[in-house]
This record gives sequence, C-alpha cells and structure tokens, in this order.
Amino acid sequence: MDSLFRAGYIALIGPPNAGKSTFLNTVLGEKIAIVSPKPQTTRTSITGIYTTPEEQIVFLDTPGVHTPRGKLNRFLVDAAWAALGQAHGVLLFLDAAKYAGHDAALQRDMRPMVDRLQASGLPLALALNKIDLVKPKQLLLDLLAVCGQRWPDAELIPLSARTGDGIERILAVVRNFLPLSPPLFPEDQLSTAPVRFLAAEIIREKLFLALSQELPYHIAVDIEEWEEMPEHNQTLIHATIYAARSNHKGMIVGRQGATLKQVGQKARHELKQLLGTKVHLELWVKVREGWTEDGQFMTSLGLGA
Ligand SMILES: Nc1nc2c(ncn2[C@@H]2O[C@H](COP(=O)(O)OP(=O)(O)OP(=O)(O)O)[C@@H](O)[C@H]2O)c(=O)[nH]1
Ligand SMILES: [Mg+2]
Repeated sequence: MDSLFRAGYIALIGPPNAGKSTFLNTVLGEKIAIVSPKPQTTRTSITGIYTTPEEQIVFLDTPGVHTPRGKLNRFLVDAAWAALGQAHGVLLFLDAAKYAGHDAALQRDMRPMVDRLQASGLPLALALNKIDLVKPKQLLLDLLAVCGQRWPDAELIPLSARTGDGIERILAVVRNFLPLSPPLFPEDQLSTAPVRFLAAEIIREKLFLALSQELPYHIAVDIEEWEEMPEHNQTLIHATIYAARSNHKGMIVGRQGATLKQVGQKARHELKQLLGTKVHLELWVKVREGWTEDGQFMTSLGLGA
C-alpha cells in the first residue's frame, strides 16, 4: 500500500437544511443519508466512507446545529457536537442562498457554533452550498468576503451539493486534514450504518415528505421485525411509527389509510433497491405520548450522542 495514504474522519457540521446529507450522498454516488426540504431531517451521526487509491475520507453527517428547544432537539445537537470528538477536521456547511445578502441571518445562525468549533482546535473548511440558487453572482462574492473576514484561516469553497459543482475541490482540501494512515474500512464499504437503520430512515424520509408542518418532528420509526427469506428472494419488515400525540395518529394514517399507504408504497420501492430483494413491508402506528421528551426511549432508538 502507498505509504502516503491518508485516512480519517471529517465531520459535516452546519445549521439544519444546509445540504450536509445531500453532499454525503453526492460524494458517495449512493443514497446513505435521508434528505428533505424540512430542517432537522438528520437525527444521528451517519458515516459515509469515500475511498480512492490515495485516501479514505470517512465523512460524519450530523444533525443540524441550532439553538435547541426540547429534549429531542438537544439530543440532535449533542450528537452533532459528539462527532467532533472523533473528527480530524470539520467541513462547515452554509446555505449560501440563505445568507447571500443577509448578514444578520448568518450571524444569528453561526452563534451556536463559532465557539465550539474554535474550541475543538480542528482544521476547518467552509462549504458555501447551493450556489446554483445564488443570483446574481456578486452576492456570492460578497458572502465569500464576509466569511473570509470571519474565518481568515479557513478555506472557502463554493459548492452545489445538488449538481456536484465544487466537490472535487472540497475533497482535495479535506484530505489534507487527515493523518497518514492505512484505510480504516474495507475499500468497498460505504457506511457503518446497519441496514436496518437505513431501512427505518427510508421510512422516516417518506413520512417527512408526506406529512405537513410540525408533524414529522414528532415521529420516530423503529424496525420491530426483520426476516430474510432467501428462498423467496424476499425480506419481511415490520416497522412501528411512533406518534407523540394521540391526535397525530389519524393524520399519519390519513383518510381511509391513504397517507400511510402512500408512505408504504414509496418506502417499499426504495427498500427493494437497497436490499436487492422483494420487500413485504408492514407499517403500524402507535401513540407514545410525549416520546420527544423521553430520553430513555430516544436512546433506545439510537438517537443522541
Ligand atoms: N438547489 C439546491 N438545493 C440543495 C443543495 N443541497 C441541498 N439542497 C436541498 O436542501 C434541502 C436540505 O438538504 P439536506 O441535505 O437534507 O440538508 P441537511 O443539512 O442534511 O439538513 P439537516 O439534516 O436537517 O441538518 C433539500 O431539499 C435538498 O434537496 C444544492 O446544492 N442546491
Ligand atoms: Mg441531514
């Protein structure tokens, strides 16, 4: 093996909805992390392993950092910061379309993170994401100037995680944060996340996309039963959807079960691709009053640091 091989961890940190999970999936060319237009989609830190003949970059996708209200949100933010403990460098994600021309919003959203990032002592690069949405380009140049003043030592990289524009530069920058080391994982491994977890996440993504307003934030998914039946080329999956309030159950199920049916169909389609087998999926909705404040329950679901 090449003695100049580098390997290690890069934490993807940033406000909710900045495009961290989208970046992870684009880099890997596979969907590992779920994505939605709603903030606070990611709930745990998820690895995405990018391997070339020269390097192995283990990206740690994390929940968006914000000023948390409620226990679930505190769990999310704690999980993001916990990723720094393992990281050799940080890629800070900013939604350039949100902040271009809006310095006050940038100041506000950075407040919960600047001190923590500085205290970590880790090398930092900034990804200014969603440049495909920033027009005119002068706004991007202005934002680059503002960020350059605030983070004089950090490399600033304009990016579109959606189109892939800027990804090569990011990879070239963050690889230099990693120590010389042999690979940490087999070269064909894309993530350390168990497939059951990925399956629960796919179901949660379909719920995030199907349900409106605050409802997705009060939902958790747990896989209760998982049976592989190679003789039928089928996987049997029973999942429970936990609602935090009794009046949410009807909204999740929908009129004559329509919403749950649609979620089930979309999830099953994606699970088939993930598993490479036919999938028999059963979804049950249970009310677990106030689960978003129940630390023990959230830990049992794998949430938090
Ligand atoms: N136009 C555009 N949209 C993007 C880009 N990157 C991400 N998005 C969109 O932004 C939204 C949020 O993306 P996510 O990847 O879920 O963001 P995140 O930072 O992981 O969000 P949390 O998990 O909530 O912290 C989704 O609707 C993405 O499709 C980009 O480069 N351009
Ligand atoms: Mg995410």
